Amino acid sequence: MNRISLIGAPVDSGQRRRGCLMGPIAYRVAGIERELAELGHEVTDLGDVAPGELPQAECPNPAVDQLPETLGWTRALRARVADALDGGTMPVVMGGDHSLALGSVAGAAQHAAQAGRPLFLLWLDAHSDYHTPLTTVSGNLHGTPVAYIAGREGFDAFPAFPAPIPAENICMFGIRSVDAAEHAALRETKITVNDMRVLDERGIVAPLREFLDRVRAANGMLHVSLDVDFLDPSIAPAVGTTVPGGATFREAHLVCELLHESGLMTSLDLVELNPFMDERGRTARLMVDLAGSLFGKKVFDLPTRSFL
Ligand code: 4U7
Ligand code: MN
Ligand code: MN
Ligand code: MN
Repeated sequence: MNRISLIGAPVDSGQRRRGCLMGPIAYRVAGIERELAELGHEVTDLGDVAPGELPQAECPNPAVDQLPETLGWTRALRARVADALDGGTMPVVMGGDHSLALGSVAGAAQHAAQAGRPLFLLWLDAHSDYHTPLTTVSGNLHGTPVAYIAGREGFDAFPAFPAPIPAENICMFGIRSVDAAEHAALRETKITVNDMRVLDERGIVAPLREFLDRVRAANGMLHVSLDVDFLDPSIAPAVGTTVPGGATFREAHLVCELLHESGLMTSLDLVELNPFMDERGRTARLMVDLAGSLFGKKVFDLPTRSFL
Protein backbone atom coordinates (compact mmCIF):
# COMPACT_ATOMS: atom_id res chain seq x y z
CA MET A 1 0.00 0.00 0.00
CA ASN A 2 1.27 3.46 -0.92
CA ARG A 3 0.20 6.79 0.42
CA ILE A 4 -0.17 8.79 -2.78
CA SER A 5 -0.36 12.59 -3.09
CA LEU A 6 -1.97 13.68 -6.34
CA ILE A 7 -0.59 17.11 -7.29
CA GLY A 8 -2.23 19.06 -10.11
CA ALA A 9 0.28 21.08 -12.16
CA PRO A 10 -1.59 22.96 -14.92
CA VAL A 11 1.67 24.14 -16.47
CA ASP A 12 1.45 25.48 -20.03
CA SER A 13 4.45 27.81 -20.16
CA GLY A 14 7.02 25.29 -21.41
CA GLN A 15 5.70 25.32 -24.96
CA ARG A 16 3.44 27.37 -27.23
CA ARG A 17 0.54 25.09 -28.07
CA ARG A 18 -1.94 25.77 -25.33
CA GLY A 19 -3.95 23.00 -23.73
CA CYS A 20 -1.67 21.19 -21.26
CA LEU A 21 -3.18 23.33 -18.52
CA MET A 22 -6.30 21.19 -18.93
CA GLY A 23 -4.32 18.06 -18.04
CA PRO A 24 -5.01 17.82 -14.31
CA ILE A 25 -8.76 18.15 -14.86
CA ALA A 26 -8.67 15.48 -17.57
CA TYR A 27 -6.90 13.04 -15.22
CA ARG A 28 -9.52 13.70 -12.57
CA VAL A 29 -12.39 13.26 -15.04
CA ALA A 30 -10.77 10.03 -16.28
CA GLY A 31 -10.88 8.78 -12.68
CA ILE A 32 -7.26 8.66 -11.58
CA GLU A 33 -8.08 8.91 -7.88
CA ARG A 34 -10.51 6.01 -7.94
CA GLU A 35 -8.22 3.93 -10.16
CA LEU A 36 -5.43 4.12 -7.58
CA ALA A 37 -7.69 3.86 -4.53
CA GLU A 38 -9.29 0.67 -5.89
CA LEU A 39 -5.83 -0.88 -5.98
CA GLY A 40 -5.67 -0.46 -2.21
CA HIS A 41 -3.71 2.78 -1.96
CA GLU A 42 -4.47 5.74 0.25
CA VAL A 43 -4.91 8.58 -2.23
CA THR A 44 -5.16 12.28 -1.41
CA ASP A 45 -5.78 14.86 -4.13
CA LEU A 46 -3.93 17.98 -2.99
CA GLY A 47 -5.55 20.08 -5.74
CA ASP A 48 -3.68 22.29 -8.15
CA VAL A 49 -0.43 24.12 -7.47
CA ALA A 50 -0.22 27.81 -8.47
CA PRO A 51 2.95 29.44 -9.80
CA GLY A 52 2.95 32.27 -7.23
CA GLU A 53 4.33 35.70 -7.94
CA LEU A 54 6.39 35.71 -11.11
CA PRO A 55 10.03 36.70 -10.75
CA GLN A 56 11.81 39.11 -13.10
CA ALA A 57 14.07 37.11 -15.33
CA GLU A 58 16.10 37.45 -18.47
CA CYS A 59 17.98 35.07 -20.69
CA PRO A 60 20.74 35.83 -23.20
CA ASN A 61 18.94 33.60 -25.72
CA PRO A 62 16.09 35.76 -27.10
CA ALA A 63 14.22 32.67 -28.34
CA VAL A 64 13.43 31.53 -24.79
CA ASP A 65 9.70 31.81 -24.16
CA GLN A 66 7.80 32.46 -20.89
CA LEU A 67 10.82 32.28 -18.62
CA PRO A 68 9.23 34.06 -15.61
CA GLU A 69 6.18 31.75 -15.73
CA THR A 70 8.36 28.66 -15.87
CA LEU A 71 10.51 29.93 -13.00
CA GLY A 72 7.39 30.48 -10.92
CA TRP A 73 6.20 26.94 -11.55
CA THR A 74 9.66 25.52 -10.87
CA ARG A 75 9.81 27.11 -7.42
CA ALA A 76 6.26 26.15 -6.48
CA LEU A 77 6.46 22.55 -7.66
CA ARG A 78 9.83 21.93 -6.08
CA ALA A 79 8.39 22.92 -2.71
CA ARG A 80 5.20 20.90 -3.13
CA VAL A 81 6.94 17.70 -4.24
CA ALA A 82 9.57 17.97 -1.49
CA ASP A 83 6.77 18.46 1.08
CA ALA A 84 4.88 15.40 -0.18
CA LEU A 85 8.00 13.24 0.10
CA ASP A 86 8.99 14.70 3.48
CA GLY A 87 5.51 13.75 4.71
CA GLY A 88 6.08 10.14 3.72
CA THR A 89 3.82 10.13 0.65
CA MET A 90 4.51 9.40 -3.00
CA PRO A 91 3.91 12.47 -5.18
CA VAL A 92 2.14 11.88 -8.49
CA VAL A 93 2.34 15.13 -10.46
CA MET A 94 -0.45 15.51 -13.01
CA GLY A 95 0.74 17.91 -15.73
CA GLY A 96 1.01 20.11 -17.42
CA ASP A 97 3.82 20.25 -19.95
CA HIS A 98 7.23 18.71 -19.27
CA SER A 99 8.79 21.94 -17.98
CA LEU A 100 7.10 21.00 -14.71
CA ALA A 101 9.90 18.43 -14.22
CA LEU A 102 12.30 21.33 -13.63
CA GLY A 103 10.47 21.69 -10.31
CA SER A 104 9.22 18.19 -9.52
CA VAL A 105 12.61 16.51 -9.90
CA ALA A 106 14.27 19.36 -7.97
CA GLY A 107 11.84 18.64 -5.12
CA ALA A 108 12.66 14.94 -5.25
CA ALA A 109 16.38 15.72 -5.31
CA GLN A 110 16.06 18.05 -2.33
CA HIS A 111 14.32 15.32 -0.35
CA ALA A 112 16.76 12.59 -1.42
CA ALA A 113 19.76 14.73 -0.43
CA GLN A 114 18.28 15.27 3.03
CA ALA A 115 17.49 11.57 3.35
CA GLY A 116 21.08 10.75 2.35
CA ARG A 117 19.97 8.55 -0.56
CA PRO A 118 20.99 8.81 -4.23
CA LEU A 119 18.27 9.81 -6.69
CA PHE A 120 17.81 8.04 -10.03
CA LEU A 121 15.78 9.31 -12.99
CA LEU A 122 13.84 7.29 -15.55
CA TRP A 123 12.85 9.49 -18.51
CA LEU A 124 10.14 7.94 -20.72
CA ASP A 125 9.92 10.22 -23.75
CA ALA A 126 10.29 10.53 -27.52
CA HIS A 127 12.68 13.43 -26.83
CA SER A 128 15.84 13.70 -24.76
CA ASP A 129 14.88 17.12 -23.31
CA TYR A 130 18.60 17.88 -22.95
CA HIS A 131 18.68 21.47 -24.22
CA THR A 132 19.76 24.30 -21.98
CA PRO A 133 18.13 27.75 -22.20
CA LEU A 134 21.21 28.72 -24.22
CA THR A 135 21.03 25.91 -26.80
CA THR A 136 17.27 25.63 -27.40
CA VAL A 137 16.25 26.73 -30.88
CA SER A 138 12.49 26.54 -30.36
CA GLY A 139 12.80 28.41 -27.06
CA ASN A 140 10.34 25.97 -25.51
CA LEU A 141 11.56 25.17 -22.02
CA HIS A 142 9.79 21.78 -21.90
CA GLY A 143 12.81 20.63 -23.93
CA THR A 144 15.28 21.43 -21.10
CA PRO A 145 14.57 19.58 -17.83
CA VAL A 146 17.08 16.73 -18.14
CA ALA A 147 19.92 19.22 -18.68
CA TYR A 148 18.90 21.10 -15.52
CA ILE A 149 18.59 17.88 -13.53
CA ALA A 150 22.00 16.69 -14.72
CA GLY A 151 23.60 19.98 -13.65
CA ARG A 152 24.45 21.42 -17.08
CA GLU A 153 25.45 25.06 -17.30
CA GLY A 154 23.14 27.68 -18.80
CA PHE A 155 20.44 27.77 -16.12
CA ASP A 156 21.62 30.99 -14.46
CA ALA A 157 18.07 32.33 -14.18
CA PHE A 158 16.99 29.21 -12.25
CA PRO A 159 17.59 28.28 -8.62
CA ALA A 160 20.63 25.99 -8.36
CA PHE A 161 19.50 22.39 -8.79
CA PRO A 162 19.85 20.59 -5.46
CA ALA A 163 22.41 17.78 -5.81
CA PRO A 164 22.37 17.30 -9.60
CA ILE A 165 21.79 13.69 -10.60
CA PRO A 166 24.97 11.98 -11.86
CA ALA A 167 24.75 10.89 -15.50
CA GLU A 168 25.14 7.24 -14.45
CA ASN A 169 21.84 7.51 -12.57
CA ILE A 170 19.84 8.84 -15.54
CA CYS A 171 18.20 6.49 -18.02
CA MET A 172 16.04 7.39 -21.02
CA PHE A 173 13.61 5.13 -22.87
CA GLY A 174 11.70 5.64 -26.10
CA ILE A 175 13.96 8.33 -27.57
CA ARG A 176 13.48 9.05 -31.29
CA SER A 177 13.86 12.84 -31.67
CA VAL A 178 17.11 14.48 -30.61
CA ASP A 179 18.29 17.89 -31.84
CA ALA A 180 21.89 18.40 -32.99
CA ALA A 181 22.95 20.37 -29.89
CA GLU A 182 21.40 17.77 -27.60
CA HIS A 183 23.08 14.95 -29.49
CA ALA A 184 26.50 16.57 -29.24
CA ALA A 185 26.08 17.12 -25.50
CA LEU A 186 24.67 13.65 -24.80
CA ARG A 187 27.65 12.05 -26.51
CA GLU A 188 29.87 13.56 -23.82
CA THR A 189 27.90 12.04 -20.94
CA LYS A 190 27.25 8.61 -19.45
CA ILE A 191 23.48 9.04 -19.57
CA THR A 192 21.89 5.79 -20.75
CA VAL A 193 19.92 6.56 -23.89
CA ASN A 194 17.72 3.60 -24.77
CA ASP A 195 16.39 4.94 -28.04
CA MET A 196 13.68 3.15 -30.02
CA ARG A 197 16.33 1.31 -32.00
CA VAL A 198 17.65 -0.26 -28.79
CA LEU A 199 14.13 -1.22 -27.78
CA ASP A 200 13.43 -2.72 -31.21
CA GLU A 201 16.54 -4.87 -30.97
CA ARG A 202 16.64 -5.80 -27.29
CA GLY A 203 13.06 -5.33 -26.19
CA ILE A 204 12.13 -3.26 -23.19
CA VAL A 205 12.63 -5.78 -20.40
CA ALA A 206 16.41 -6.33 -20.38
CA PRO A 207 17.46 -2.65 -20.50
CA LEU A 208 14.89 -1.74 -17.85
CA ARG A 209 16.04 -4.55 -15.54
CA GLU A 210 19.65 -3.39 -15.91
CA PHE A 211 18.69 0.07 -14.76
CA LEU A 212 16.41 -1.08 -11.93
CA ASP A 213 19.15 -3.41 -10.65
CA ARG A 214 21.42 -0.39 -10.31
CA VAL A 215 18.78 1.58 -8.43
CA ARG A 216 18.22 -1.33 -6.05
CA ALA A 217 21.93 -1.94 -5.46
CA ALA A 218 22.41 1.72 -4.49
CA ASN A 219 19.29 1.81 -2.25
CA GLY A 220 18.28 4.70 -4.49
CA MET A 221 15.12 6.71 -4.78
CA LEU A 222 13.60 6.68 -8.26
CA HIS A 223 11.76 9.48 -10.03
CA VAL A 224 9.83 8.40 -13.13
CA SER A 225 8.84 11.06 -15.68
CA LEU A 226 6.33 9.81 -18.26
CA ASP A 227 5.83 12.04 -21.32
CA VAL A 228 2.70 11.16 -23.32
CA ASP A 229 4.79 11.22 -26.51
CA PHE A 230 6.74 8.19 -25.24
CA LEU A 231 3.66 6.37 -26.57
CA ASP A 232 2.99 5.89 -30.24
CA PRO A 233 0.72 8.68 -31.54
CA SER A 234 -1.72 6.08 -32.89
CA ILE A 235 -2.68 5.15 -29.32
CA ALA A 236 -1.99 8.54 -27.67
CA PRO A 237 -2.94 11.42 -29.99
CA ALA A 238 -3.39 14.08 -27.28
CA VAL A 239 0.06 15.60 -27.44
CA GLY A 240 1.57 18.65 -29.12
CA THR A 241 4.80 17.06 -30.28
CA THR A 242 3.93 13.72 -31.89
CA VAL A 243 6.72 11.56 -33.26
CA PRO A 244 5.91 8.30 -35.05
CA GLY A 245 7.42 5.00 -33.94
CA GLY A 246 6.70 5.19 -30.23
CA ALA A 247 6.04 2.59 -27.57
CA THR A 248 3.10 0.27 -28.12
CA PHE A 249 0.27 -0.32 -25.69
CA ARG A 250 1.88 -3.48 -24.33
CA GLU A 251 5.41 -2.09 -24.21
CA ALA A 252 4.17 0.83 -22.15
CA HIS A 253 2.16 -1.36 -19.80
CA LEU A 254 5.09 -3.74 -19.41
CA VAL A 255 7.37 -0.88 -18.34
CA CYS A 256 4.78 0.15 -15.78
CA GLU A 257 4.19 -3.41 -14.52
CA LEU A 258 7.92 -4.03 -14.09
CA LEU A 259 8.30 -0.72 -12.30
CA HIS A 260 5.54 -1.68 -9.90
CA GLU A 261 7.00 -5.12 -9.28
CA SER A 262 10.38 -3.57 -8.54
CA GLY A 263 8.88 -1.48 -5.73
CA LEU A 264 11.53 1.16 -6.45
CA MET A 265 9.58 4.17 -7.75
CA THR A 266 9.30 6.97 -5.21
CA SER A 267 7.84 9.83 -7.31
CA LEU A 268 6.11 10.21 -10.67
CA ASP A 269 5.25 12.85 -13.31
CA LEU A 270 2.52 12.41 -15.90
CA VAL A 271 3.25 15.10 -18.49
CA GLU A 272 2.41 16.63 -21.86
CA LEU A 273 -1.21 15.49 -22.01
CA ASN A 274 -3.06 18.09 -24.12
CA PRO A 275 -6.75 17.22 -23.66
CA PHE A 276 -7.72 19.81 -26.27
CA MET A 277 -6.16 17.50 -28.88
CA ASP A 278 -7.59 14.26 -27.53
CA GLU A 279 -10.08 11.96 -29.24
CA ARG A 280 -13.00 11.33 -26.90
CA GLY A 281 -10.70 11.18 -23.87
CA ARG A 282 -8.77 8.12 -25.03
CA THR A 283 -5.30 9.45 -24.23
CA ALA A 284 -6.33 10.62 -20.77
CA ARG A 285 -7.88 7.20 -20.14
CA LEU A 286 -4.76 5.41 -21.39
CA MET A 287 -2.54 7.47 -19.11
CA VAL A 288 -4.79 6.65 -16.14
CA ASP A 289 -4.66 3.00 -17.16
CA LEU A 290 -0.85 3.14 -17.22
CA ALA A 291 -0.85 4.82 -13.82
CA GLY A 292 -2.93 1.83 -12.68
CA SER A 293 -0.23 -0.54 -13.92
CA LEU A 294 2.42 1.54 -12.17
CA PHE A 295 0.52 1.01 -8.91
CA GLY A 296 -0.16 -2.69 -9.20
CA LYS A 297 -3.04 -3.31 -11.60
CA LYS A 298 -2.74 -6.69 -13.31
CA VAL A 299 -4.81 -8.26 -16.01
CA PHE A 300 -3.56 -11.76 -15.28
CA ASP A 301 -2.06 -13.08 -12.10
CA LEU A 302 -1.36 -16.73 -12.71
CA PRO A 303 1.03 -18.54 -10.36
CA THR A 304 2.67 -20.31 -13.31
CA ARG A 305 4.12 -17.11 -14.65
CA SER A 306 7.10 -15.54 -12.96
CA PHE A 307 8.75 -12.51 -14.46
CA LEU A 308 11.20 -11.57 -11.78
B1 4U7 B 1 9.02 17.31 -24.68
C1 4U7 B 1 12.42 19.99 -29.39
F1 4U7 B 1 12.95 20.92 -31.45
N1 4U7 B 1 13.65 19.28 -29.15
O1 4U7 B 1 13.56 21.71 -28.25
C2 4U7 B 1 12.54 21.41 -28.85
F2 4U7 B 1 12.21 18.89 -31.46
O2 4U7 B 1 8.81 17.59 -23.29
C3 4U7 B 1 11.26 19.26 -28.82
O3 4U7 B 1 9.81 16.06 -24.72
C4 4U7 B 1 11.13 19.30 -27.33
O4 4U7 B 1 7.77 17.08 -25.36
C5 4U7 B 1 10.05 18.38 -26.80
O5 4U7 B 1 11.59 22.16 -29.00
C6 4U7 B 1 9.84 18.54 -25.36
C7 4U7 B 1 12.16 20.08 -30.89
MN1 MN C 1 9.44 15.54 -22.62
MN1 MN D 1 8.54 14.50 -25.57
MN1 MN E 1 5.85 17.26 -26.03
